Amino acid sequence: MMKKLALLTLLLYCCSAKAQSSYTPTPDNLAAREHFQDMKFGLFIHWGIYSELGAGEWVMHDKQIPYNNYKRLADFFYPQAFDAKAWVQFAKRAGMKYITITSRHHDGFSMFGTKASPYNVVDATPWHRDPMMELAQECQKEGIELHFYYSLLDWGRPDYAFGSPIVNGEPVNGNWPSYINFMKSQLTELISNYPGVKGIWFDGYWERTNANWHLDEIYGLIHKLNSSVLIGNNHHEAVKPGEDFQMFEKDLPGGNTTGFSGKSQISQLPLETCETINNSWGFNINDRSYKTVKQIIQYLVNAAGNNANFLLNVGPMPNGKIQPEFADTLAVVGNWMQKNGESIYGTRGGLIPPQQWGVITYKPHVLYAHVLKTPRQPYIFIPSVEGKVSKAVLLADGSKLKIKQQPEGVFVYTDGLTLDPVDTIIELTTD
Ligand code: FHN
Repeated sequence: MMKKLALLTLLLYCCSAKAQSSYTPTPDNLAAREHFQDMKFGLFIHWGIYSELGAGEWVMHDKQIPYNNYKRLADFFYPQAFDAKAWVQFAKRAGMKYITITSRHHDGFSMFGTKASPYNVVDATPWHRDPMMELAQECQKEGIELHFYYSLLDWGRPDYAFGSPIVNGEPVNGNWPSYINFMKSQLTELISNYPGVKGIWFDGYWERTNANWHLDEIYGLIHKLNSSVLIGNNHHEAVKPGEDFQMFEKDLPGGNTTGFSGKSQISQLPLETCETINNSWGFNINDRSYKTVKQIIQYLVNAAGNNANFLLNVGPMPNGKIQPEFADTLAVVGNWMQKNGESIYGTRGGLIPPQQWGVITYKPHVLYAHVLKTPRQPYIFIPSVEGKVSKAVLLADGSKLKIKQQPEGVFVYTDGLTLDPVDTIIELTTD
């Protein structure tokens, strides 16, 4: 009997492993990955009924607000100043090419019109509008890509049973098949009903790593509905079969200041790193630790140099507006991108590890050295340059630079140069 059981378990394991590892991205998925990497800079938006309390998206959990009391926030949600056009223009002005927005966060409130639960922005608020639809339509009109953040974790649903022990991959106090089906219905809606959706950004897996999340079914469903939709999962672990990009939270790939990335080796998939513009994801009325223009640009440049996109988060206010402080900072970032975007968009990184002075981005036959800190020597040295360097100039004004090319790499002399405190970009063209 025991032997039979063991055999059955092994068989089941093999079948599920086979189902997962058999994922082969389609040509349109591979093209979508390339395009994703070309875009480089995106806007992350955390917005929900929690925004009303101005204390971040974890407020229900952190302040231990009982679910039934928290739910009342839906009754007061009336973002009279919400304007999808303004958000999309905000992103465009900053030089961003895509938006990733919370369609549902851990509080379980759906910020889209869903038939799978009445606890959603259209049915449960006096506003009765679907901001995800308005945003999707506006993004499509303006050529901005839209990705949906989707929380696997739910603090309120009885079938999820937050806090329940997990036995045999399921919460003993919940109804796991019901919860998995609920998510599948919602994801089907998000991908089928909202025009132009190009990515799903999962989060919350880390809350119960011993659960059977049925990722093979969930990922399979998404790719069946639209094979070019990119799947990423912020599980803080190594990438799993069926995923199309890998994200890092508040750390560049390889960094682990948050403690989230300890188990996530850098994969061969497209990479993305997300960071907050202050210290909060959702609107936090007390958080004034705004990042400077220089910090944001250097984060973006470092991400690109590490071959990753940069997804920068803002938490709009409950009235639907984005704080003016953020708009001011990002307008300056946008001006910088207009001047220097050719050294970021469409480039790849990771050619050489980050150096004391900065990082490299590149395209075929062009290499951009981003000097972010004064070099220790009166030159920078770039190893592994393929081909002969035919031109070495400052991107800012085209002025020629002195170089020496050796078989082991190129020396670019920086003595006598007035360095830009944000980023001095050196463009090397090769044959
Ligand atoms: O708990 C969430 C948090 O609220 C936020 O959404 C971030 C974004 O990366 N992710 C989670 C923590 O890993």
